[in-house]
Amino acid sequence: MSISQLQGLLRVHIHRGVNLAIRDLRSSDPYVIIRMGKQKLKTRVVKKNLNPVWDEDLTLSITEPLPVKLEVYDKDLFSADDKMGDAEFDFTPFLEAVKMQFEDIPNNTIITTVKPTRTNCLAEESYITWTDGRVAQNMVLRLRNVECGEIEIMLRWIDVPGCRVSAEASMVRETKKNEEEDAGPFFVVFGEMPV
Ligand SMILES: [Ca+2]
Repeated sequence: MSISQLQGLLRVHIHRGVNLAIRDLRSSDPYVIIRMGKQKLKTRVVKKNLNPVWDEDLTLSITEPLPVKLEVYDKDLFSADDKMGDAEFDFTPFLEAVKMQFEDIPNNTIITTVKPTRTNCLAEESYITWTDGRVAQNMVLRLRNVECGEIEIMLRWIDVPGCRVSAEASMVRETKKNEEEDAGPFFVVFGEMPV
């Protein structure tokens, strides 16, 4: 991968699983794998827990916004790990928000709302917010191909200096500055947009 193709890093915080499927006698030993293109990352195993808290950051290098696939497995010592469902998510709306390069907007402003549909894996509405000086997106993913289970994650973006999103963003910032002079503070204009 050349540096010119790299747009930045997507930090996927794997928060926790809720009501995951039983794959051992009474419980499971779950861990999460995420894949995008050729990249594959995984969390540690939480033993005997159907509501595991991982709180782990998995970081993907982003060259293009491909869908991210997420799989949950039950760790087994003497046989192949059992599947506990899968999901996928699209971070295009998140990346669009990152490219807007907000500044000086109130903490926890909602930038975009992504609704659950028949084709995405969202269990509830997902909010792209400006939180603690950065764009963040919380998602509750309903696992497919399994009887039950949800995974809660949060997306954050990490700029890599000189990479494409940074370059585009600085152009957006210049445009925004010009608009601000004409149209008042940007966040006021934005805050009145329907979500
Ligand atoms: Ca097991």
